[in-house]
Amino acid sequence: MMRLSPFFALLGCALSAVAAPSAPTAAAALPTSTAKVSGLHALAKQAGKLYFGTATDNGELTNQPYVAVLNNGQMFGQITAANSMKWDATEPEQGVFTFTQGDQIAALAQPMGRLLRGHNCVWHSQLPSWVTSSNFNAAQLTSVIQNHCGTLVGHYKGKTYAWDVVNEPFNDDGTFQSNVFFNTLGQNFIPIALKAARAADPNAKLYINEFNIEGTGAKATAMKNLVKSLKAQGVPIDGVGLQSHFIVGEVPTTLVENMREFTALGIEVAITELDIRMTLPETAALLEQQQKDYQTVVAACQAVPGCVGITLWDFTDEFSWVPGTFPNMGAACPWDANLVRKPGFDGIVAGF
Ligand code: 9MR
Repeated sequence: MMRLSPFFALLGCALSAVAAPSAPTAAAALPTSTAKVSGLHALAKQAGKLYFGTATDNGELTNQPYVAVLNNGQMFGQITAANSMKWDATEPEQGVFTFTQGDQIAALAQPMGRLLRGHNCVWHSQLPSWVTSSNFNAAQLTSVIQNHCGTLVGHYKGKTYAWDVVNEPFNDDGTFQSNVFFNTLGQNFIPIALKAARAADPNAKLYINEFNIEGTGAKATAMKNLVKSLKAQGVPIDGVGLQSHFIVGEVPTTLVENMREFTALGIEVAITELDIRMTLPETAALLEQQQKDYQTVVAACQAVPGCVGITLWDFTDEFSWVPGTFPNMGAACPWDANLVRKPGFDGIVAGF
């Protein structure tokens, strides 16, 4: 092959440098955020809330541009571990506790004085098989729950603002989920876990966290009845987490009414896992609706004094759980996969 003289080689580079990136991608044509603010947590604090935060995961922490946004304390004043404090991560074998990954997430909160939400003690998912397949009787499973919640919450004693002690106990119709905990102990697994958590860290707020209870309906009613019954029995319960995994254009219309009904029971609420997914591909119209939807959710929390804060279930489409679970859906976060702020970011700003 003929060698180009240095001049032609340089010219070739220059031409390809001009030609290649100038081909517009679909994403580049979509609208982005125009808001100029120091950060969402700063705005939340000004608005009287405790925090604006995000979930994050260990595997993401090697991505430097991502970490630069994550570590902006004006942007995120609260952190949740998306996976590394769950049962399979913390007690993979009975009595063998591993906190290395969870500690890495907790360490993101500590030096900056950011709040940590613990997620979670008791959930039927991401549960190691020794819990489900040992045929524990009621007394044995009680002690398994007490040991798990007590050790986990105790390990982070003094470091967590709140714990999702019980995660997703209900079916959408308001009946209890059939799982090893309910099937062995009935509803009692909930007070068992809450009491163990309270004993392990008396200052952590104890939450039950659930999805599809953000608007009024059978599942939200079941949760309200559970809170009433726990309070009547003197079981510690401080809050209900409204996960808030929404779909663009389908945010419930009863967010405020529902949150008021929860807080009237003498507990706080928090939006614990916010994202708003759409059917792909992203379009300008969908992003505009998503902006409105983010604004609606934040404004609803803003309208209810007992809604203490808002957590995104990660902030960038790069690390969203949505595409892995819902085929053809995604683009749920306020930052796109290149860490460019979307109109949804402006919606959050407007909501405060
Ligand atoms: O974000 C989490 C994802 O990485 C895991 O694969 C998934 C497994 O169930 O759990 C995701 O987080 C869930 C959270 O713990 C509870 N509410 C629903 C969240 C999204 O599935």
